[in-house]
Amino acid sequence: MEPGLYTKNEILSQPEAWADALDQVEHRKAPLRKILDGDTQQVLFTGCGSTYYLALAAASLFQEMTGRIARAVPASVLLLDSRSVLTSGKSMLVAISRSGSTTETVRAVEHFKAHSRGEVLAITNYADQPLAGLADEAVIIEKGQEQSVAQTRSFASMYVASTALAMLAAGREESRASMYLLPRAGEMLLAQYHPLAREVGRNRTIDSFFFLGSATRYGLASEASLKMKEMTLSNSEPFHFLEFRHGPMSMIDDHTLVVGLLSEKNDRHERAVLDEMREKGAQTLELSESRGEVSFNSGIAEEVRGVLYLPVLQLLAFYRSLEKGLNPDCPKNLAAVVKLSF
Ligand code: F1P
Repeated sequence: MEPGLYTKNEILSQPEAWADALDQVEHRKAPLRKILDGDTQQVLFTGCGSTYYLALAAASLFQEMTGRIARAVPASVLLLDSRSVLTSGKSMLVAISRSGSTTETVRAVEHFKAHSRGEVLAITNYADQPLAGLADEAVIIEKGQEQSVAQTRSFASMYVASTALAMLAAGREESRASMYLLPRAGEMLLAQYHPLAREVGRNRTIDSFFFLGSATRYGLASEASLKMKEMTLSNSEPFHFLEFRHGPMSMIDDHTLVVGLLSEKNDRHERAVLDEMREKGAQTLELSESRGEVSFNSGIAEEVRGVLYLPVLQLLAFYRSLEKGLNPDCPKNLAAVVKLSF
């Protein structure tokens, strides 16, 4: 079979999964609002690999929107070092997993519930796996299911769901309603920038990648970096935008691509970093609402359009994988789900 057939279809069809995510939150908004309104000291987000990076992105946005303490921890830390995470009071746990069967995530939820630490909300793509059954509430996005090992459509669908949940928790119903413009914006983005992603993906003068993003965009930058590792076996690292100057920039040369997930509110400060890196010889790629090589031109508010950073970066990794003669559908050394015998 043609290498990457599954991955390409999953990337290009993801706007449908975004719409499904929005519908699932809408359909269950009453019980979801109830669990989100719980009086807890903190809201914990957890997952593994891609879904830990999703937890980072989701926790940052949730706290920004609600003013409540929210943090992300890998499921293995919540399970094995829970005293470094839990407080004396109640927490709410948002457990994120494409498969719903990753051992660390399932065991961390079981441990959290066994010690009555609070309620659990699951975001997943499979209803018939352990996680959905363990949770007090679940957002299940079946259109996000995928054959490929590296998450693309699934990740984006669960990130859209987590964004909609943050808006629900913050009572920002207009913002949540505006998210229904995202699938169309995503279709246009994929059509307009598919050639650019292919061109950059095929550029063999690049041999290392840095993805820069701050706040919710740091989790997205981390996911984009993981895609580059999983699909293309390339050196790749994420950093908070201005952190890059504090040492890591020593690594750049003219074989480096620095990808900026630019925000609107801090565009000036972030763009200055990219300008400096270009002066030092790096190649750069700017993604932003209106002033980048990749411009969304979505007209959608910054706090609800984070998913728009993903499609072009997923395609970038996809085309680099093929250029290197790899098969993005089945990355080296990886399985779709990590099962452990604890
Ligand atoms: C978590 C995960 C993925 C990773 C790989 C192995 O899966 O670590 O993030 O990319 O596919 O599994 P899940 O808990 O989200 O199903």
